[in-house]
Amino acid sequence: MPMQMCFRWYGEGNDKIKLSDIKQIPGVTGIVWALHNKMPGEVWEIEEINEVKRQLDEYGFNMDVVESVNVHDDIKIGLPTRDKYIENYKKTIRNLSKFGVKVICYNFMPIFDWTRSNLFHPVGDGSTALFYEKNMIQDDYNAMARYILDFTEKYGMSFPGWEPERMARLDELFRAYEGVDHEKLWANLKYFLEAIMPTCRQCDIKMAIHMDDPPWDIFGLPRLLVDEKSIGRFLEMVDDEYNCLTLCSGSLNANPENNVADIVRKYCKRIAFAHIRNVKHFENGDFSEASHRDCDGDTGIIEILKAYHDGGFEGYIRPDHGRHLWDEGPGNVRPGYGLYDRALGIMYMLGVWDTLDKQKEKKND
Ligand code: CS2
Ligand code: MN
Repeated sequence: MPMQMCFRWYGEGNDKIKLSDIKQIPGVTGIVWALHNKMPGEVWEIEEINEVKRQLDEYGFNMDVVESVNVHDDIKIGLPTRDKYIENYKKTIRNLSKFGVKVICYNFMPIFDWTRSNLFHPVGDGSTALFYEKNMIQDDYNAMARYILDFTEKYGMSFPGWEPERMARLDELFRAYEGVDHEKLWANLKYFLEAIMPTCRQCDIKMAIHMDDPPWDIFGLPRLLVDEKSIGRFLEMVDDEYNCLTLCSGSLNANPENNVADIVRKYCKRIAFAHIRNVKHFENGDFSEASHRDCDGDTGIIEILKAYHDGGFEGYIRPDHGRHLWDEGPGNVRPGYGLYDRALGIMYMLGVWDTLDKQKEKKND
């Protein structure tokens, strides 16, 4: 079985991109989906999942990968109430298994998901991309959150992990995380995973943790999945074939010290889901996201794909953030999740992959 190409879609009425458009991108077999109206901790009900299945079936897409079932803050903080939310999580896993879901992508970042200072930064060719200005993300978490929320309010969209209900209680959340240092957070992650692993095994669903984005502490909040060493620690901590990775090339390579291809070679067997994103670094520590073409960024896309190919990768893969092209701009596109650049990214990835396949065939002749 070869690797399986997917495309992330935010759902009917929540994404301007149509499934019929995605259908025209070569090679895409699955939709990476979620119930984006669910708060962390809520159970995903059968009827709700079934509705998405119905939509995807119409186009022959599978629903094998969910991104994300978000983890409730009480689990990350380690409050006594976590057990209730873990039970809900297990229930969701069981419900998802009835639809053949194989992989759940999630993250264990305190409070914020991916963080950027500019959602539409000019790339220089007329397109725009997500941008991280180091100086802007220092102490004032309220200002950063305001920037993101002003955007989502203005354009009537919400981002996963940036639920307005949670963001409205930001100071309270920061207080709740006081005392949750790296070691405490590791312990809480272990507790969570050990509690759900038996359910994952029964249901044949892999948990695939997403790398922290960016891969360093922000606003004094600890982040765990940041480099090769921490990934090793994570996999050993719960050494179970259902405890896997969503290896996000762009998240890791936001730190230029991280050689993503090496990390793929080392942990390929435990990567259930690959995110391919290219990042361009600036000397002052800022970075911009870039097209998937190898030479447009510094992440080493070709070497990474080669590492997956050499490792016999048969998991799920998708283009991660792309630029916003042509008529895409604020108001008509989800930042990072336009149609065109991700479609171009897929063709690039498949071009590299098919070439590697052909080379291998020749060698085996
Ligand atoms: C995604 C992440 O858009 C992105 O950067 O790769 O937001 C990812 O969906 C979550 O961290 C997974 O929980
Ligand atoms: Mn990613």
